[in-house]
Amino acid sequence: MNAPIDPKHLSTQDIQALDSAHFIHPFTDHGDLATRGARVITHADNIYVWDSEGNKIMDAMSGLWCVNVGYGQKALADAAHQQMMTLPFYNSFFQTTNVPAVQLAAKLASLAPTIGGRSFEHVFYSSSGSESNDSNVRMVRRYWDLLGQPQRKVIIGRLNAYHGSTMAGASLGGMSGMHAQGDLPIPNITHIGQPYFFENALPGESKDAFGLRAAGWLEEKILELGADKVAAFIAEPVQGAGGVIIPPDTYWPEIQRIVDKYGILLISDEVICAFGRLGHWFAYEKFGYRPDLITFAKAVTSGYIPLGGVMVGDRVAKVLIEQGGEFNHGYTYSGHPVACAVALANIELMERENLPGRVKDDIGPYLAQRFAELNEHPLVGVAETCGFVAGLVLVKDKATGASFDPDLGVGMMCRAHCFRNGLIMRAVGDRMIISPPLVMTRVQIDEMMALIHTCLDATLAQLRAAGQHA
Ligand code: PXG
Repeated sequence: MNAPIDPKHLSTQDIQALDSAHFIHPFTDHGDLATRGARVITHADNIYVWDSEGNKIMDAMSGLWCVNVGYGQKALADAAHQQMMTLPFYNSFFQTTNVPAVQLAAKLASLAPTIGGRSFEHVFYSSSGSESNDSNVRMVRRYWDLLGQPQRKVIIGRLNAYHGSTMAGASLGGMSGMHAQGDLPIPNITHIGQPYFFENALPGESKDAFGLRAAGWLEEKILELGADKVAAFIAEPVQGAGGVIIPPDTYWPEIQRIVDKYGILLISDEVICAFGRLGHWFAYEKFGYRPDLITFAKAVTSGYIPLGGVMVGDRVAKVLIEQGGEFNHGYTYSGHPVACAVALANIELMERENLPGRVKDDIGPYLAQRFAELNEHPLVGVAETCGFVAGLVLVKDKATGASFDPDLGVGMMCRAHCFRNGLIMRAVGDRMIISPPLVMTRVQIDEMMALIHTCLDATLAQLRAAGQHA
């Protein structure tokens, strides 16, 4: 057996060499990675992470949209330790259950508000957002089969949406790069356009008018397919990985009208937007729509341990439970006791610190106010927030909104300046986005805004030196 690797005795170069030799990373060009070496993150506390070279970096992305309570929360570690010593695992397949899974299901049901008579009393567990969306496809198809409408198979998603990376997750999502690999999407999944005002509005079109028009693409698609063929519509409340695309106020009410009119199921993929991110436990509450299924993952445990699932609304649960018999679907780790115990500790902490309320009434509005100042910056086309996510678009010409040549990689250029200055900000094309931990203070927001200004200035200086900006 090999000796265990003690990171204290390995140099950054040693770790990078082992990394290159053995670790296939998600969404990574390994030829490119080998030339520069991966950044090695060694530890973290509160809203900061440290790399193996001793650099302290403010993590304005909460890991990957998930560490909502910040790093170093002992209550979550204690919950995991205690549960591991009590019952580290048992399955929930063969008419067995475990205490944390039951308690968490009841807790989640109590946190999901009833809107328009639709309530959420049931939870199906997985270990990730991708798996949860696969479960959604299985549940939606089973639902319509049980109702004697097996021809209702098509699920409509949106271009540039992200719903995960399994075959079904990547198919439901609308990322062209993912569809280009592996014969995706799988059959009976199709897409409509995204409600991205900055890019897709017509000249002179108001935000409200654009929101209605973008929602109307759903009705057009339903009519094109035939309403009796459509099973469900899936969407993120605010598109995350697509670049923090915040829909106009008119969008969601019109989507609700359309799904109601044609009787199709609505799946709210809240893998990013739930658990306080938009100032509510679940994001549908913010926008006032009524989903039938809600995908969750990430911040249910603040990313401390993998857990995902689906909140199953009564309309679907009733049919599956009362008419369905055995549902031939599930995962080894459905209802994992340790993951559920950590989720319970995480939710308790969020309740104690009132994190959703903080985002709604305190740090969310403060971030909105500070982030809006970026609209004055010569590189910024528009800067917007929603709860505790924010995005801005880098433009070549502020007056016309003209974009840069994509080959210039201006977003990546800006991201490099962020890392160099001790800030993690994500680039999606030329959109720069953040999703900071919900424990961030106003002072830390000020610190982050100062860093963002510095990085935008550095990017602008580099572009000007290259003759790419006036
Ligand atoms: N739905 C949504 C809305 C997501 O954001 C998933 C499903 C899939 O979850 P899992 O746990 O299977 O990864 C996600 C995940 C990015 C990025 O680059 C975003 C995600 C994952 C990886 C990268 O912003 N979101």
